Amino acid sequence: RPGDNDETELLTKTKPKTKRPPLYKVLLLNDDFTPMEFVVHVLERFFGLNHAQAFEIMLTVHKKGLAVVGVFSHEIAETKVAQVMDFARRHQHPLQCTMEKEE
Ligand code: TYC
Repeated sequence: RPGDNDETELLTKTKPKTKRPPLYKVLLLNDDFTPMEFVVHVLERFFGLNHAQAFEIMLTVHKKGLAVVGVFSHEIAETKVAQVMDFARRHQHPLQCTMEKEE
């Protein structure tokens, strides 16, 4: 580089380590009992999806067994999972929601 002397070139070059925190996928799991409308309501209420988006994801879970409903920081993902699990329990539905570290 212009203006640099040879001494500068001998210094160890360290990679600037800007390690951002890992993200977590929040997954919704299918079951045979939770009503479809309840799942749609959960997706609207806790994940801010509009009705069409919520219905689409609900159908994906119903057909494929599970789907990613969002990707969040660890703390936000934990909160979403807890909110969904608590809401399902209070309504006596077996709906399951989990989180998984994103690769
Ligand atoms: N399989 C459920 C039914 O037929 C609907 C359902 C969809 C349940 C998504 C859970 O995460 C779920 N009533």
